[in-house]
Amino acid sequence: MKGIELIKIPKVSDIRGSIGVVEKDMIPFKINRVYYLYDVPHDAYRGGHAHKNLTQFLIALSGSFDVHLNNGKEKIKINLNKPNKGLLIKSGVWREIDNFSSGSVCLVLASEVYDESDYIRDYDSFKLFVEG
Ligand code: T46
Repeated sequence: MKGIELIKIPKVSDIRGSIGVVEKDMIPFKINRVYYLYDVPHDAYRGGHAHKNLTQFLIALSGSFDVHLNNGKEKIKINLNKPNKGLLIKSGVWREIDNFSSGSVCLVLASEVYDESDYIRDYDSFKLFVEG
């Protein structure tokens, strides 16, 4: 779907466990913020918005959750469930996140610092944004 991409994250494994590595050339933006969702109840609903400029890269560091994506033309649901697979979400994509497994952690690498004015939290405004 336009506006999203699943990107494989290389891992280095041995009998001591694994290391996942995200280096700057693997994602198409400079990281200006890192945040993470944790202690999320199973029945929580997060997202429910799009961004005007922000591009983000989501990784299920632990556990799993569903990301429902909508670029105004197409919709897709992606279950993120492995720390060696990241989801790139560009601007102009509506996202909703639910079905969090117990103890799940969602790491987010973001292209911009937090800015509430970058959010489109109203679905009708989102439709106008992507059509316009
Ligand atoms: C997305 C998912 C995965 C901050 O103060 N700083 C921050 O960097 C963030 C992300 C949030 N906040 C405050 C703003 C709100 O008062 O935390 C509250 C909840 O934020 P938000 O509505 O952004 O939370 P989510 O989990 O619904 O969505 C966030 C991202 O915004 C979103 O783009 O993909 O995490």
